[in-house]
Amino acid sequence: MDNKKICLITGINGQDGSYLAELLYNKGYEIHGILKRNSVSENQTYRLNNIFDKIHLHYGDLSDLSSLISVVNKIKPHEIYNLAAQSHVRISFDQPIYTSNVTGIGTLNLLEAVRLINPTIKIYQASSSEMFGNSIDSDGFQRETTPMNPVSPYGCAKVFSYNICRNYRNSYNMFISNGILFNHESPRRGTNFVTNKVCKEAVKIKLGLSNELKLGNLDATRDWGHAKDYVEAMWLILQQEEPDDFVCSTGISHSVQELVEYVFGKLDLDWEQYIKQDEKFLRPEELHNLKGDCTKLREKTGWKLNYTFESMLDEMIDYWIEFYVNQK
Ligand code: NAP
Ligand code: F7E
Repeated sequence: MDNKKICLITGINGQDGSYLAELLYNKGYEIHGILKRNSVSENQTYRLNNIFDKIHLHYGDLSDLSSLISVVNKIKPHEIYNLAAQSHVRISFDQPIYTSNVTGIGTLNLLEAVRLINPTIKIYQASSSEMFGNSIDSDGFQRETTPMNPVSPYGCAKVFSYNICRNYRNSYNMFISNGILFNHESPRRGTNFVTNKVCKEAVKIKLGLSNELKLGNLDATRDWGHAKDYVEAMWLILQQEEPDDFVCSTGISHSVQELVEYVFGKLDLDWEQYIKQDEKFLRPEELHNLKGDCTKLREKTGWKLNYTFESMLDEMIDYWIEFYVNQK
C-alpha cells in the first residue's frame, strides 16, 4: 500500500504556493494544486518551473464551490494549504467585492467542501498581519492576542476567513490552523509589492534601463522575512498535535525608506536622485507599522529563520541583475 501523504495547495502558482510545493515534494508528499483559468497559460506557472513535471494541477477556483468539491473528492488529500487569495492590499481598495468574494467567502467555500466530504482533512489557512490594522501592543509588537482592526478590504476579508476557520474548528471539531504571517518576500514576489518593485527598478536604473522609481508612502514600517522560511512554518503548524493559531514573523521592522536606502546603497546609487512620490501608490487608509512577536511559534514548533532582511534583499537584487544581464 502507498502511504504517501497527499496535499492540496490552493494558490500553488503564487509566491508561497511554489515554495511550499517544493518543500513538500522534498518531504515525500504527493502534490496537487488548483489553478484558475487564465487566457495566457504560458506565464501562469513560471514559478513552478522547478517541479512542474512532479506535481498535479487541476482547474479550480475558490469562488466556485463545485470545483472545490470535485477536486477534494477526487484526490482525497490529508492536508490542504489554503494560500489562494486576491492578495494585494492596494488593489483590494479598487476591487473590494471581488477581494471579499475570493479572499473571504472563498475560504468558506473550501471549509464547506471539506466539512461535507471529509472533515478529518487538516487545513492550513493563510492569515495575515494585515488583520491587525493599526493595533499594536504597548511593547510595539503584534501577537496572537492583539486585537484585530483591519484597515483595508483585504484585511477585512482575511479577518472573516480567520474567524470562520476558528468557528469551524470549534463547531465541527475540525483540524484547522491559522498562520498569521507577516510580510514575506523573495525573487518570486509579485513586482507590484514594494520589496520586489524596489529591487527590480533599482537594478534597471543601475543598468541604464530606467531613470526614476515612483513610490507611495516611504514612512510605513514592515516586518519582512523570506518566503522560503515562512512556508516551513506553514508545514510545522499542520504537524502539531492540536490545531491552533500562530504568528510568524522576524521581530525586526524597517521602513520603506530604509528598504530603498539598502537596495540603492548596495548598487552604489544615491536613492534621493531617483525616487519620486506618486499618489497612485498611496492607500485610502494606511497600515503604519508592523512588527510581530512569534514566541509561540518558535517555542511550540522549533521554527527558525535562515534569512535576514539583508540576505533576502541581496538574493532579490542578484536575481534581477542576472535577469537583465542575460536578457541583453
Ligand atoms: P500571491 O503570490 O498573490 O499568490 C496568490 C495565489 O492565489 C496565486 O496562485 C493566484 O493565482 C491564486 N488565486 C487568486 N485568486 C484565486 C481564485 N479565485 N481561485 C484560486 N486561486 C486563486 O500570494 P502569496 O504572497 O503567495 O501569499 C499566499 C497567501 O498568503 C495569500 O492568501 C496571501 O493573502 C497570504 N499572505 C501573504 C503574505 C505575504 O507577505 N506574502 C503575508 C500574509 C498572508 P493566479 O496567480 O493564477 O491569479
Ligand atoms: O506594501 C508601501 C505600502 O504592497 C508594503 C501582502 O503580501 O503583506 C503584503 O501587504 C508597504 C505599504 O505589502 C509602494 O503603502 C510604498 O505600507 O509590499 P506591499 P503590504 O501592503 O504590507 C501583508 C502581510 C499581506 O498579507 C498582503 O497579502 O509599502 N509602499 N510605495 C508601497 N507598496 C506598494 N505595493 N507599491 C509602492 O509603490
